[in-house]
Order: sequence, then structure tokens, then C-alpha cells
Amino acid sequence: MVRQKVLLMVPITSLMNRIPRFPDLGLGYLATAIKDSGDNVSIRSWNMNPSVRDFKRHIKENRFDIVGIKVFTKDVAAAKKTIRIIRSVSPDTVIVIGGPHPSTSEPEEVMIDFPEGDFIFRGEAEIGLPVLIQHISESRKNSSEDLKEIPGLVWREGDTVHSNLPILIPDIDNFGMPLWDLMTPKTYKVPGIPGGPAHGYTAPIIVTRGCSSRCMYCAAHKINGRKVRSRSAKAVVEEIGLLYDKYNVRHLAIMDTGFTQNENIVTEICEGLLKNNLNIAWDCVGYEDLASLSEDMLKLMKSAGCKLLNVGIESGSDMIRKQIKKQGTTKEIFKKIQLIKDAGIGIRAYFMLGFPGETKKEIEDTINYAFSLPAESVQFDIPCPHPGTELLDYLKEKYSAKRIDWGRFDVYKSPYPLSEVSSKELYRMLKKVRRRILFGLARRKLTGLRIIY
Ligand code: B12
Repeated sequence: MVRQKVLLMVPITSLMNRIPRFPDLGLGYLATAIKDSGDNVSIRSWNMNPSVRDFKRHIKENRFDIVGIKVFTKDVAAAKKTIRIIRSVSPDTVIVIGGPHPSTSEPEEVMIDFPEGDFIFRGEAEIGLPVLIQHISESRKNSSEDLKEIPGLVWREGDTVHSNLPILIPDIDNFGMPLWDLMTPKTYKVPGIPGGPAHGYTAPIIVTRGCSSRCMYCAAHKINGRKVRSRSAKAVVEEIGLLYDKYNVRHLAIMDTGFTQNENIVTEICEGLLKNNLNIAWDCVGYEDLASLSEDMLKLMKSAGCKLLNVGIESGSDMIRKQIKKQGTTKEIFKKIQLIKDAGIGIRAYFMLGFPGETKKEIEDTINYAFSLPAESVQFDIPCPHPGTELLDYLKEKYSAKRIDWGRFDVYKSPYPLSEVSSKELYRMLKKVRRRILFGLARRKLTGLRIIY
């Protein structure tokens, strides 16, 4: 087998977007899988130079055999542009597309949108991508038959699009940890965890994959399935130890929605941090209705360095919550938020305004509910119909829309109004509430608490 030179990257022109510039865990895990099977891999992500000229030079000088591009739906246009640039300087490079957009969309649609892409992957690609790379390196003739064995792969043969079913990795510990040497945390400009030390770098980490929730605006189950699979606490603590010792990480963002769902794993990880003197500030995500968070668990989390819980509450109207399939009532959630606060952990609560059927009154209920919470900060967005979601089905039916032009998709806007309020009115309300946060009106409501933006 000839060793292949592989570049994994996020689309070059999406770098201007206003999002946190975290190392990309998906690319990190894939890099480990590729390296383990003997190929030469590098990553270009949010720490890279956003200059197109620099990128062109990089591609020209390196002559990669394969470039793998991670595509979020908001990045479809940027990914197309990136592919065009690669093709212009390195026409023989094999281009593979993976990540949230292709995993949640119809394979034929993605192939139409990316005529210059050679292969597409759906779902977790640690198993399939190294096999495809091996296939490319051996340039087998009898392609379609071999390709049929690669889980999650989508490819063309003449006018036909073939697509294999993705498989979920049964034991996620088998794939180790992201290849941190290729994404050293100090090269990323990520803010620290509020309340954490003034020194050290920040890194993201995941403990679980999969989500059993059925929220109408989310299609994450199409990437990682509905069954929650957890890493072992030992593997997680080892990874945190490595980040701490080798990369001077003192701030940790635990990103997955399943972490707080499993009391045993939370307990073991917190005890591991304490036992190993890993003095690190971290935040994490509270699952759905926060039901799994007990007083004892929260106290242990606090003592192990947890500073903040991110909670996607989404709506302050019980009727809308039911409709969007969020578990838990506003009353239950309020009580849990109080419990979290009493344990000394901060709360950052996320809401969306303008769900299907939502009236002005319900939107106002959400805003009032949000500001009544004892939270450190609240954030408001607009629900966007991502591929694979029930929200998209609703929109398509309501507007008899056959196809959304993903190349024009804006994650901060919906292409059609979803709620009972006009788009103009909705954006006016959104602007107003954001101004309220910015100008510190919220500060008065949340007396005595620090606001984090
Ligand atoms: C954690 C998380 C984040 C973190 C990212 C952490 C990190 N540094 O990696 C933060 C907070 C930064 C984030 C931001 C956003 N996120 Co987010 N996020 C998630 C979440 C909850 C988990 C992602 C994760 O870590 N998965 C585990 C890793 C191992 O898997 P992975 O990254 O998907 O990679 C695997 C596969 O996708 C595939 N793969 C990935 N890349 C590639 C590339 C190639 C070439 C191949 C072959 C395969 C492949 O193989 C990987 C290994 O198994 C998901 C939900 C979910 N379950 O996917 C939403 C999710 C991915 N996010 C989503 C969105 C919308 C966003 C934002 C746009 C939100 C916003 N309004 O700003 C931003 C965009 C960020 C960006 N990079 O541009 C959507 C994406 C929908 C879509 N169709 O695009 C999801 C699915 C949630 C949802 N509600 O639907 N997010």
C-alpha cells in the first residue's frame, strides 16, 4: 500500500464567520484513525490563516492525494468555493466531503450540490474513511464492488448515485482520542471558561456520542444515532490529563449533550479529576429537562471544577415545548436551574424565538421566562430548518417548497417565516431582546449575577 498524503479541513472561506474557533473534534478523531492505518495526515481548521492565497500555496506545495472537507449546512457555499480552489491548483486530488451536512441530507442532493466532489460520507467515518483511503491508494479497477463494503460511503457511477448505510461505532473507546498534536489548543483563539484561571489554554472534549431526544429542529441522530454511547471514564480522564500536562489546558468545554445524562460517568470523571489533581475549569451541557442532575451530582461537579452549565431550554411556553418535542415543563426546569445555581454552578441558557405556530404572546412568554431565570446569561436565536429535521418537513409542506438552496442558507435566519409572526416583526423582537441584553437591562433583572456574553 502506498502511503497517502491526506489533508482534513474546514472550508477555507467560512473562516470569517462569527463562531467560536474551537479545534474540531470530528477532524481530530478522523486524523487518529487515518494515522493509525499508516497514512500521512494533517489538519487545517479554525487556527489556520484565512487567506485564500496562502491556502492555494499550501495545496500547490503539498500535492495532497486526498483532501477531506467537513461541511456544516451553513458552509455549503464556502465548501464549493474551497473545492474550486483545490481543483484549480491540484486537479488530481481526490476530494471527500463529510460532516453534519452530508450526514443529514439526501445523498443525491449532496452529489448535485457538489459536482466536483469525488466521494461523500454519511455519519461517523472512523471506520470507513481509512478503508476508502486504502482503496484509493491501491487504485483498484473493480471499484463499485469494493466501494459497496465501505460504511457510509456515497459515490457516483455514471448517472447513478450509490450510497451505503452508515454504521455507528459500537465502542467509541476503540478510536482513542483526537490527534491533539495536529490541533494544539494554544494555536486556537478560544475564550476561557468564565470563572476559571487567568492562564492556560482551552480545549473541547466529548464523553458520549448519540442523542435520544426528538427535538423537531435537530437532526443530530442522523450523524451519531439515537443510542447514547459513552467513553469510559478512564479514557476521558486520561485525555484530560494529556491536555493538562502536554498542552497546558486549564479550561475544558465538555461539548456533548449526553454527558450529564449518565450519573455514573459524571461521578467517575469528577472523582478522576480530583484524584489526579487536574485543577481545571470546565463547562458542560445539561441534557433536555435536566432531570438527571441531582443535588449530590451537582456538588461533586462543582468541587471537580465545573463552573458553568449550558442549557438549551429553547422555549418558555409549555405548549411550544410540547410541539417542538422538548421534555420537561417550564416549572420543572426553573426548579432545576435554581438547584444548579444553589450548587454554585453558573447557567448559560439558550432560547429560540419563532417556532412553527408560535404567536407574539408565546414569544413574549419565552423572553419573560428567560429573564426570570437565575441564569448568568441568556441567548436568543431563530430556529433554522436544517436538513433532516422535522422543522424542514414542516416548512416544505407549509410553503410547498421542494428544495432549499443550501448554498444560500444562513444559520441565523429561516428562509421562510415559521411562526405566526411576520419575519420583520420577529427580527425586530430579536434585535430588541439582544439590545436588552447588551445594554445591561438584563443585569438589573438578574441582580447580583455576572453577565457573560
Ligand atoms: C459540539 C458541537 C458543536 C461545538 C463544536 C465542537 C468541536 N470543536 O468539535 C460548537 C459549540 C463549536 C458548535 C458550533 C456550531 N454548531 Co454544533 N454541534 C455540536 C454537537 C452537539 C456535537 C458535535 C461533535 O462533537 N460530535 C462528535 C464528533 C466526533 O463528530 P463530528 O464532528 O460530527 O465528526 C464525525 C462525522 O461528522 C464525520 N465527519 C466529520 N467531518 C468529516 C470530514 C470528512 C472528510 C469525513 C469523511 C467525515 C467527517 O466523521 C467524524 C468522526 O466520527 C453536534 C450534534 C451532533 N451530535 O453532531 C452539533 C451540530 C453539529 N452543530 C450544529 C450547528 C448548526 C452548529 C453551529 C452552526 C451553531 C451556530 N448557530 O453557530 C456552529 C457551527 C460551528 C462550525 N464549526 O462552523 C448542527 C449542524 C447541522 C448542520 N446540518 O449543519 C448540529 C448537528 C446540531 C443540530 N442541532 O442539528 N457545535
